[in-house]
Amino acid sequence: MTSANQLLEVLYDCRGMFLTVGELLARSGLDERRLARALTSLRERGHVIEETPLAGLRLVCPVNLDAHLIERELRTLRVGRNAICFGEVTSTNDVAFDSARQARSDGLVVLAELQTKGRGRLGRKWVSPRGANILMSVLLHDAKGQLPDEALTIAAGLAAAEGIEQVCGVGPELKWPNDLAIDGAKLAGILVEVRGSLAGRQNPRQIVIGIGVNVNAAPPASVLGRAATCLADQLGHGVERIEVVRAILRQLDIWIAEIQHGQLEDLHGRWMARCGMLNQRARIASGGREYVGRVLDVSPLEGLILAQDHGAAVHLPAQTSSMLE
Ligand code: BT5
Repeated sequence: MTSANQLLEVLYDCRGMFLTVGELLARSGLDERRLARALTSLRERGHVIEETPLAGLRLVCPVNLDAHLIERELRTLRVGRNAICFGEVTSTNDVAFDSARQARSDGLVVLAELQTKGRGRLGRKWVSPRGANILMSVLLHDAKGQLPDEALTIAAGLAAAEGIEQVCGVGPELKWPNDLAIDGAKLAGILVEVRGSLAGRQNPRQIVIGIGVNVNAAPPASVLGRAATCLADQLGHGVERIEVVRAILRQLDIWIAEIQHGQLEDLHGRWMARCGMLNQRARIASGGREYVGRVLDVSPLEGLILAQDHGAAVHLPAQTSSMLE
């Protein structure tokens, strides 16, 4: 491990608290010269380290996104063994797809402090101020077609809700197909995109799961045209993004392994337990048509099953469907 990462771990584990130079030397195992270099390197990486002559040094919270802090001891099978953090990108989904030809890119996580062209589904925008929230994408190679995108959309929403609950104690509601909400206000959104094909040797199937979570700031309703919320508003204090990212990645890793092994019952049950839509009336736009009826179920492979007011039950796929408010 580099000296900078050794020091970062010590500072992060005591974040918010001051440590004297003596304590830092003892805890990090560095000598004074390496400590000074490590401090410079961390500051160049964007970390804000406050220093006072009497109290010593401390890492200022919330902490800048940092690949080492995300990867360390994550202990996942597939997701997040490698992470990259950017200051600014167009969309983390684009960067994830662009990284697909790199070695060991399966499970790669791309994060950014700001997206200049963050996107939602069906041509919509994802808006998020710099440095406040989670904007991340997970790249998966799926040459054998073991990961249906319908199931991944459900799994990503569930993983985000579970990760948020583990860290913050707040349990968001899941709204099909891809929203997390608290008291009707949107907290997070999921965008699963697929490129390549199963038949294409030149261009094998790759999937990117994009996850946007409002952690410390929610865009105002005047910008979005609908209510949004963030975790900090729910809790009344700022939230450390890195902890939420790690918890979401761990849960996502579990659900992806289940999907890969064709085990969808647990995913289905856990998702439905967080969704208040069962037996509710819904109006849904899907593939250029509008459907009205009662929600019978959400299938991880076939989408939402709606008992129409007029006509037979229909299966509506997540990729092309939207709830009409
Ligand atoms: C989504 O689309 O909810 C998927 C959002 C995925 C965003 C992530 S961020 C990382 C990755 N990189 C990307 O470029 N995207 C992914 P949809 O269901 O279409 O919802 C979009 C709608 O949500 C917009 O039309 C707005 O009304 C609203 N919206 C936009 N930004 C929001 C925010 N920060 N919080 C709440 N609502 C928002």
